[in-house]
Amino acid sequence: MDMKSFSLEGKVALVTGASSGIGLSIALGLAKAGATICFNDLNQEFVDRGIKAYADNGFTAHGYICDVTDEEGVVAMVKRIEEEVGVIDILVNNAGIIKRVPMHEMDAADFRRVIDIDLNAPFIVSKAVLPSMMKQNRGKIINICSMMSEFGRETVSAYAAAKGGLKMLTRNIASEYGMYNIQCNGIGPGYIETPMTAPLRERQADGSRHPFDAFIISKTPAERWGKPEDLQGPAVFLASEASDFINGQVIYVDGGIAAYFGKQPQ
Ligand code: NAP
Ligand code: GCO
Repeated sequence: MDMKSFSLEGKVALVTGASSGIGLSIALGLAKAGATICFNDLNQEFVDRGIKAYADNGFTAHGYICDVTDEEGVVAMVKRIEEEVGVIDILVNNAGIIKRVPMHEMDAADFRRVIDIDLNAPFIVSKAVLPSMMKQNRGKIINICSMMSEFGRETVSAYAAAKGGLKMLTRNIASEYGMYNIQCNGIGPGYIETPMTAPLRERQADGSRHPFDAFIISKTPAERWGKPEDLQGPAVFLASEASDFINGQVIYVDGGIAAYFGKQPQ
């Protein structure tokens, strides 16, 4: 094996929702491996925030205003990227939201919104990039799944339904497009320190850990929350030729949560 197979030199990557959090970190990892980064966010303020974050790390990224649930807008963004930067070799479907509400209290509109962003949008964006990947007979699609692709928990019914569906969409894209040398895999982050999980880590009035924070520590063999940087290596691997014979898999970057029954009583 030639270690150059891990290089992303000459590749164009689109990472959705990558002006902050996990998307920004994954995109920085892809950039360090040589990829040219394109990303989108919902408005100019967030796109500018992202452009600055990449520049602060020494990279020039291409930012676009696009709501990933808007198919016309996504198609127009992909067309612009292909004209301005080049054909998209690597797609990371990262954009996502969560709403933590007991299911019997959840508005149907909120349930649908989570499904729209976390599941329908990866379909829309993948559909937009597939034709060019098929023409060049190669491509990488990486879907950001979740522990909730495997497990349920209270208050996250919409999110778990979306992320469970995203795992199966990953397997189906792998099945349908493997013949074009297109690999579609998932990354399932464990509990990662980002704005999405900030409410679960807030210190209590007495300075103690949030109960959920302590719970996650007890469910994680690594006894820590993940950092966005923990996801960079797996993302570079799945975006590179080194993983060309891996298809339809979800790699859990979770510090061991999925393997662990939980800390036994001391
Ligand atoms: P985050 O910091 O909230 O990032 C989510 C990003 O998606 C934000 O930049 C957000 O933009 C963008 N976004 C939301 N809706 C969008 C839309 N309709 N169109 C375009 N962009 C949109 O959260 P994160 O923790 O980095 O999560 C990133 C991904 O990882 C999500 O898919 C999440 O489900 C997944 N994940 C997170 C964890 C974790 O523990 N943090 C674990 C497993 C999986 P705005 O900031 O403008 O809203
Ligand atoms: C939650 C958390 C999780 C993480 C992640 C775990 O409320 O349980 O937000 O869903 O974000 O998806 O993999």
